[in-house]
Amino acid sequence: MDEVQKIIDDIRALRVQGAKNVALAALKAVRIVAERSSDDDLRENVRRVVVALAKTRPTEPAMRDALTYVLRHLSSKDALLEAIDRYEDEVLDAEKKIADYGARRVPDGGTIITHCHSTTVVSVLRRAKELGKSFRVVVTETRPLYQGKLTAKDLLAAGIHVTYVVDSAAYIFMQDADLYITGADAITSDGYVVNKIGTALMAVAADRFNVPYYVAASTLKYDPVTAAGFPEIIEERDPSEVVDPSELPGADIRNPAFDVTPPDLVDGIISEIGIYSPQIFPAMVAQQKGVSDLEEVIALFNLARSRGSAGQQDS
Ligand code: RUB
Repeated sequence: MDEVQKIIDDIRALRVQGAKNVALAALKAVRIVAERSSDDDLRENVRRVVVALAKTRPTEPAMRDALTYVLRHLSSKDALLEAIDRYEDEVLDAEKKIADYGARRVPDGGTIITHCHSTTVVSVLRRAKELGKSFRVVVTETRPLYQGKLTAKDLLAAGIHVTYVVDSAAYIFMQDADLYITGADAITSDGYVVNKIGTALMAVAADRFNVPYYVAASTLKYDPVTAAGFPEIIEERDPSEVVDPSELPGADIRNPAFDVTPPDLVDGIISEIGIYSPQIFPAMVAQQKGVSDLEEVIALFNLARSRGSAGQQDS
């Protein structure tokens, strides 16, 4: 199979997962297309792959940010390839800063609870361990696709103590936790946090037991289209990921991939520009990174939502 179509399929099937990895994989696909193109057919080829990528996963502003950035750097093949290098460096640099800031919030000797697989959260916890902190992490398995296993493996490889539990044990384990931390797929203009299904339920439990809830997320997760009135789209995935539908004939099987945690349940967003409450985070992003050209982002957002086979590249 063509390498570019494989990346598109891998993102859609969650063989690549986590918002940052998805954005970087999308850039890799664009890079391959750019390398295969001449200055003459660059625009057309890149636009085609950008649309196919944008359709793969609707709740991914970080990928959308990367793709709008790509569309802004199409003056020549060399300019685009250099721009992609710069963008990748910025993403990695942001992750290092978040790890440094977040590690300071990890309680030495404490218990941390997390959900799903966030590369950003793993970086924070790894950094805290490097700084000599000792702590244990409770990891929920994250049905239906068990991303918690990825988190557990990453943490174990870093020498961090892991307790692995089913999602519905979160209430029990939250009671003894000192910190609840997750990543984010999207943060809206009014401070709502979109992350893996189950995140909000655990935030309610954290609130019940006065456990601080922090979200480790780069500013790329801020979704500018929400400022223009578009609600965040919650991806609904194939019901067969949950159960074989033939086992429950007649049942309405639902598989929303994300849920939305209200800002009053979030103590802070740990980003590369600092740690801020979700209510002021969007303003801080605008102040420090400038206001994005909304029309441009809306155009890509609408393309991603438009009809047509999801994530198929027309040849
Ligand atoms: C992954 C998920 C992660 C965020 C942040 O969902 O919800 O918490 O994407 O990840 P999925 P990161 O498995 O459906 O992609 O911090 O790596 O960007």
